[in-house]
Amino acid sequence: MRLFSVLRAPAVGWRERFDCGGREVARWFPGHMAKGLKDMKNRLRVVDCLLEVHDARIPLSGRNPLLQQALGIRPHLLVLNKMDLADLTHKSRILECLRQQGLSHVLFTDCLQDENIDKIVPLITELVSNSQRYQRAENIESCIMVIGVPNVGKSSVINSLRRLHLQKGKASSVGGQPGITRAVLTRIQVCDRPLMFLLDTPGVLSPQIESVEIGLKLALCGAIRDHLVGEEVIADYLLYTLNRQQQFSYVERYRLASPCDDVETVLKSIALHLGKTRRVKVLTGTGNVTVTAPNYNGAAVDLIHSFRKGLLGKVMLD
Ligand SMILES: Nc1nc2c(ncn2[C@@H]2O[C@H](COP(=O)(O)OP(=O)(O)OP(=O)(O)O)[C@@H](O)[C@H]2O)c(=O)[nH]1
Ligand SMILES: [Mg+2]
Repeated sequence: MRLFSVLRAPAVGWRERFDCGGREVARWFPGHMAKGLKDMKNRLRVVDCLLEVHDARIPLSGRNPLLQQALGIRPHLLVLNKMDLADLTHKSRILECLRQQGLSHVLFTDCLQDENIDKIVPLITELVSNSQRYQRAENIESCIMVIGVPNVGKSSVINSLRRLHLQKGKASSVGGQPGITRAVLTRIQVCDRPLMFLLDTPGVLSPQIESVEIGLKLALCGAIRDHLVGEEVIADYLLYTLNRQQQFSYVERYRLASPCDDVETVLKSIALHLGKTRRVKVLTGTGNVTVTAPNYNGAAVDLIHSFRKGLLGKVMLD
């Protein structure tokens, strides 16, 4: 889905398509995720509602359809987290697209500022009380399974809820890398009244990521480990996105002369600006000489991290 290109006039002079160069998505899929999904299915018996967390910068792509297929017999709330990093100019259009896909319960959240976190428990309570609750109608407490692809903030949502409703500290580990939560954990209480428990789960990617471009969006959001895709490829996709959206804050941040669509040129300038260089041996006709070369990978990592911290402005990747 290309929400951005449908809604905005194309930026003139920048790449109109990203050349995926024959890359394969299958290579990026970590096999161990099938186990996570199996464990989740086994716990479904005690679950009243699914709380799916996804990245607000890719609201229309990259969700794992298997999670819905395997677990989707429960009521479902979609939380689009990291709204602080997303350009939500066309929020109502996004909500409309999701409604057309049958997703009518959607919240945008920011776990760092606890924004909209207070809306989660009332909405879940309503969804659960309007549902059949299967064989659990006699239970006064509700149990919610938190699902989603890696690194979207599933554990952070649980911690925010606990902070807000119970004034308690972190119960689930959080981290900037995908794969922080490794197994389906024990129930974590997030609220007293109503009594509500959440089950944290490991992030599970779809084994069939629809396209290389969707894979790159997931990688940019940190759902796939950087080295599996390649830092310089991710940086190139980021540059392509920033230029198309005329989001040129990277120029000032790295003191570049002007915006540029060529990743090699940009990474070279960033490396020189940051002093990220390395010594490499070059074979010449008269013997080996050691020269100083820009560290392209180091520059790419810095660019990607700046983006993930929100230092390059808000974007919409769909
Ligand atoms: N900017 C921003 N960062 C967030 C937000 N929520 C979580 N994060 C950060 O995103 C990263 C991943 O958060 P986690 O809660 O570990 O994500 P997860 O989905 O549980 O990840 P896995 O367990 O690896 O699947 C951490 O660095 C968090 O601090 C948010 O709303 N905004
Ligand atoms: Mg986690």
